[in-house]
Amino acid sequence: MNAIILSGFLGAGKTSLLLQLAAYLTATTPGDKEVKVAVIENEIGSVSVDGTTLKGQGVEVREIMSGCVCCSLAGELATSIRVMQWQFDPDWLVVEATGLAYPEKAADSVREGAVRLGTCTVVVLIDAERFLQLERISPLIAGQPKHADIILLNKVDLVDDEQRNAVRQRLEKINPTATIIEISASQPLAVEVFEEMTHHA
Ligand SMILES: Nc1nc2c(ncn2[C@@H]2O[C@H](COP(=O)(O)OP(=O)(O)O)[C@@H](O)[C@H]2O)c(=O)[nH]1
Ligand SMILES: [Mg+2]
Repeated sequence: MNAIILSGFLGAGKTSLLLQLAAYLTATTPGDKEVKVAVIENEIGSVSVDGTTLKGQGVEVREIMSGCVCCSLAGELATSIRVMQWQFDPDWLVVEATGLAYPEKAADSVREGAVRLGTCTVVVLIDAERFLQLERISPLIAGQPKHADIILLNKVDLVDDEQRNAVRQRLEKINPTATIIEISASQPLAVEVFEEMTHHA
């Protein structure tokens, strides 16, 4: 099983991205084998993963809503993953963390809970419109992109070139090694975005 952790502040676009990512993953069929995708949702947001969309695609969804999986519920996340692997045996696990999660801690819980874990990729979504303000009021928010393998600079449709470049430069400073991709998660994304997320070692 490979894992992808989606992190980033509330409203950054995690669920919007997750819905497209799950559709991409279930549609890929290496060989003739069906690809099984599981989602663990740790946040109630404006865009819901409930009902029709994911479950209709055969995606197994679990919700852990009574706290944050990176800290108070780290053990619950680990247990939930183990049970999911026992019952459903997914090829891919996608975890949407709360907006206040430390992505590196969520990744630790995934590594602790999963058996036979292949890649575990940390993807951090950044709201291009709000990040420069938000990071000033919260060291947690400023620190989220620091631990990303991939940074998705989202909502670029809402900012001008100057602001987009300013946020990008700031992110490059916070995390010089991450791959930074500019996106608008409310629109259909280019397949390369998903290839980057799934081929990241
Ligand atoms: N304009 C614009 N809105 C977006 C984009 N991505 C997400 N949104 C909107 O931002 C809000 C929060 O998105 P959501 O995916 O729920 O963020 P989450 O809280 O990180 O899961 C929703 O109303 C989305 O429709 C984007 O690229 N452009
Ligand atoms: Mg969400």
